[in-house]
Amino acid sequence: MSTTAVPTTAVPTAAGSGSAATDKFKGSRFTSDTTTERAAAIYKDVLTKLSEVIFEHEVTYDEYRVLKQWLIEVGEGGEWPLWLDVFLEHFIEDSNSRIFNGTKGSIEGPYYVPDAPDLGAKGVMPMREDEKGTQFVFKGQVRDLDGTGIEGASVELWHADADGYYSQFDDGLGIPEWNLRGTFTTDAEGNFHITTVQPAPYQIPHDGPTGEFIASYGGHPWRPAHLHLKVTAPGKRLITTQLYFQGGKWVEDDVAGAVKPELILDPKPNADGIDEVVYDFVLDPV
Ligand code: MBD
Ligand code: FE
Repeated sequence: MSTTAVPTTAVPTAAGSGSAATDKFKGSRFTSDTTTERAAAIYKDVLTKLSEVIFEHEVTYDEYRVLKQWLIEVGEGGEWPLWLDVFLEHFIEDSNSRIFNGTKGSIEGPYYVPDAPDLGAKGVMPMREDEKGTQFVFKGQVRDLDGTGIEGASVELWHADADGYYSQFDDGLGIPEWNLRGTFTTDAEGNFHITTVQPAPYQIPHDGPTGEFIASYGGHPWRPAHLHLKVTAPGKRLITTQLYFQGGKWVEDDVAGAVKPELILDPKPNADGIDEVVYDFVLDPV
């Protein structure tokens, strides 16, 4: 008897890429200078608002026990970075960025790694010889609020491959360490020029408790195709942001709620027939 191979599309699993994000995060210790007064005010407000939801919906004991069980599983499965960055981070980002005038930010997500290879002002992202995806040129200028180009600004870019995997969070697939991660430095006029491949829409790992959560309310686990960026320069505010693609699937319905209209690219073929887009970054002072 013969068996027929069923073609599958590789998707990152929660058990693999979700918990890898926990391991990376645990490597750093974060602190905050929150006063006890502020901590007391936030804690009281959180519980008050939670109690309002409980009374309004008459949350049952069965629901309470399911919640408790689910919270334990999120922790044990290492999915807190995933769940928090998908469902909560966009509120934090929105609240913190309201007072600034430069380029809009968006969430960092769970898959950033500092110190990606230095590639100068113009370069090709680290990628495999047979990297899947359409080649794409992403270029622009980093400026201050007055419109002056900033020399030596840093533009860090990281994104998923065509199968939706991020290097270093690849569930043991053996993707090279810095694949599709690079640090660019603007030239004398503030310009950068990056060649990479266009990422595909991204399905967040959903075979664990985060996936159960999404299924419980009848949702979907998709994010639109996106580029992640951190842009900064001496004396300027660091922007963490993401860029999306005009007309792309899920741009209007991102599970992570992280799309803003100012962050949508519309690449067009250049003279060489390669998709290209210009996007300029404006940095607030610190
Ligand atoms: C991602 O790639 C991402 O950007 C976010 C916000 C959550 C999960 C995976
Ligand atoms: Fe992402």
